[in-house]
Amino acid sequence: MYNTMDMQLIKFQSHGDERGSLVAIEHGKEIPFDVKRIYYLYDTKTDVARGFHAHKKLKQILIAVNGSCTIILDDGKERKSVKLTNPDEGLFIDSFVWREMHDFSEDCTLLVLANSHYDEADYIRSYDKFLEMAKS
Ligand code: T46
Repeated sequence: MYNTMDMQLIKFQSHGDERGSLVAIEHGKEIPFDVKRIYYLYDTKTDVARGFHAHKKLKQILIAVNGSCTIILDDGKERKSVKLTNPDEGLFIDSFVWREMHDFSEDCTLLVLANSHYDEADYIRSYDKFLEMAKS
């Protein structure tokens, strides 16, 4: 059976030379969905956590393009923690996974690629409701 907590970290090819590094993400190649929305979190606070919700349908890739942060993933059965520190790796988060973002470094910029437009109705913001829905 497909496990939503599988296949989490995607390694992107980094093209580096004496000038620095470059990562390219192309439609239909590195990402397991069509990207419909891009957003980024910046100016985050080291002692302020974010997220605390799941999505009914949305799939996303999170990339710490600068700095680092820790992502907690929870599918209602299992809880995992992943520290994002490399701009050449992306964390895939499937639908129906509770996520929390903690321990942002002062310089963190978290880039997110999403497979659909913003829709508040897609959010499950109550953990109890999430657990209830995850059971069924
Ligand atoms: C997620 C994590 C990783 C918009 O207007 N459009 C958007 O596309 C997004 C993502 C947010 N917003 C508004 C809604 C709120 O008024 O921006 C405000 C902050 O959003 P939120 O409190 O949901 O931010 P986070 O950091 O808790 O969660 C975000 C995403 O919302 C969420 O989908 O998975 O980043």
